[in-house]
Amino acid sequence: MLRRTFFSALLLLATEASMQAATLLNEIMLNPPGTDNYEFVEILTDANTTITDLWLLQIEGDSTGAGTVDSAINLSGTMTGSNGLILLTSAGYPYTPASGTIVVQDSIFAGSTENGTITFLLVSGFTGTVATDYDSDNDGVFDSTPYSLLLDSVGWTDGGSTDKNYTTAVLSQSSGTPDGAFRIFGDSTANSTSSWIAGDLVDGGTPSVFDVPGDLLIDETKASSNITPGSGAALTPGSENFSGAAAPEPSRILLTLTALCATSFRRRRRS
Ligand SMILES: [Ca+2]
Ligand SMILES: [Ca+2]
Ligand SMILES: [Ca+2]
Ligand SMILES: [Ca+2]
Repeated sequence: MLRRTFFSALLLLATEASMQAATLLNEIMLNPPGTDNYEFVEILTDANTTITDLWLLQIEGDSTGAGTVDSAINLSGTMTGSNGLILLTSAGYPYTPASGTIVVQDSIFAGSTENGTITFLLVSGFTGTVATDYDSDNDGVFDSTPYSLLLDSVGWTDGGSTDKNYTTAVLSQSSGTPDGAFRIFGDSTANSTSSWIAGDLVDGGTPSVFDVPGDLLIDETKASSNITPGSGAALTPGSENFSGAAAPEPSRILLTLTALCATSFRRRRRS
């Protein structure tokens, strides 16, 4: 009986794992080589579903402007495809998304995502307004929080001494400010620095021109310390993230399995 319950739980976990349980920021590119025409943010959520109450916020981090909502994109009503990926970028994008990816075009990604200190928030219940500063005393904490639920967040700083981030997931790299960053494949931890790899992009092909896909390669000499040297890590707009760049954190399913095994063991010892 115990064994049957245990394996039923395993089956349930496997079923749940095959579905995306969370809605997460998955990949970001703000500062490509050349003109910033086709910046992008990738979101990973449930496959084949209609999004309800989901907002992507870009929060200013520079100096006294820190805490200002630079942009707010309402994704409610978006229908996802078979892979649960949403690629937000600008019209005329040079990427080739996977067939299961939904592309949302917004002119914000034609050069308006900032290359300095920035935080991205994925939230529900957004009640704020764009261009409003929610951190008037610039202490890195919102005076009033313009949303009801934080689903995920990530950000970085360009080193300004009074700059602020509004996330626990602040990324850094060996030199410079990230051009882009991606969530480690299979890691579904929200608001977590170690779930991301950040870096500058290699300006291959024509210098100072954004060549796709060549310029999507991460420059390992200007990257976060968790990158695996020689891995060939690259951004993958509209497709599953690069795998093999770093060992994923212990996933939620492994932790749950460990807990279940421990519970099963304890019950068996008692009976
Ligand atoms: Ca930019
Ligand atoms: Ca402020
Ligand atoms: Ca180039
Ligand atoms: Ca990707």
